[in-house]
Amino acid sequence: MKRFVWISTTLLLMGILACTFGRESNDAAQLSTTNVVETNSEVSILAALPSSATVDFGNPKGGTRQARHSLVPRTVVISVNGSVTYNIGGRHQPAIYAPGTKPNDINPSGGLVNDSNNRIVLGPLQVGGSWTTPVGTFSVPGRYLVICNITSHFFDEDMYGWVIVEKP
Ligand SMILES: [Cu+2]
Repeated sequence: MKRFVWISTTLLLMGILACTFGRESNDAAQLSTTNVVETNSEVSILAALPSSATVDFGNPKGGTRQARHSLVPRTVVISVNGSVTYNIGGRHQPAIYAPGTKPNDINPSGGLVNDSNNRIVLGPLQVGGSWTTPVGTFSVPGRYLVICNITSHFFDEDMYGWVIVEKP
């Protein structure tokens, strides 16, 4: 009887040990699977950096005056040497300034802003239609300020946005 109890206890202990080790190796397997997934998602984020973006530059159907003079989305992210297409809703004129330029740095010269200091490119003044930034606009990484060159839109309605340019 004593021998039976000893054998039973030994078997029970072996069972507990087997379960414990089994669980540890399962945890290790799950951990490495998680790492692989995280690595893959980092890769896919880098690969997903687009070379172009589209922005609604003003929206005549906006419910408020500010909504009619806004950039949607206000910020886009593209790769170096990419481009942005602005769908012009209403009468507007996009102007793009070098990275580091802030809205407070812009000085108007009348009904049109026309501040050429640090300006990289000035799009056409147009009603409707679309305009795509020319080659060379976003040749270096950084955060580019994009404003509407119509003074009242920029100063009264905060009509500006950003293009963040990153290395792919
Ligand atoms: Cu405008």
